[in-house]
Amino acid sequence: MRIPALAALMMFAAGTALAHGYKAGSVEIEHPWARATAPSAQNGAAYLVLNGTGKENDRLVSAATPVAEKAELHTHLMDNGVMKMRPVDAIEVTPGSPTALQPGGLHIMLLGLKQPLVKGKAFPLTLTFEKAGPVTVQVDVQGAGAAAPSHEGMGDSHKTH
Ligand SMILES: [Cu+2]
Repeated sequence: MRIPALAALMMFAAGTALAHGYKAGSVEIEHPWARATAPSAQNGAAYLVLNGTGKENDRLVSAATPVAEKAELHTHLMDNGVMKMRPVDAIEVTPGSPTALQPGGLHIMLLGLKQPLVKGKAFPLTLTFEKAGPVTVQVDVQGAGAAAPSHEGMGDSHKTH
């Protein structure tokens, strides 16, 4: 009878048993989510909040998911008055200063979706941190109209690089 309790404890220690919050080393990952995509959509994006709880900075250096060919770390910037996306090498995790990945800002770009992201479903996303290593989180898919601006126009900006 002790084994299930121990297993639960180990899961908790690994950070997978928190209520939609995850932990890798000293990095907390809060509320991963994505917008639902149209059946024909080729790309999507995932958002979450990174929170450093240790003394040292860490960096998110890569991401991967089985639902897309490729996941890239992106940011948005203004280029001649047009909002465009650019890949970034890493996303900093600074203790005491949460980094929000959100629509219109930093995000994890899902390129070449193998299936639409369906509202109410979730998919796994593996985040790799420079120091904390990899952690797999479940990304909740929310309605297509959830929060802020969409990724319209991203197809164009992706073609340019
Ligand atoms: Cu992007």
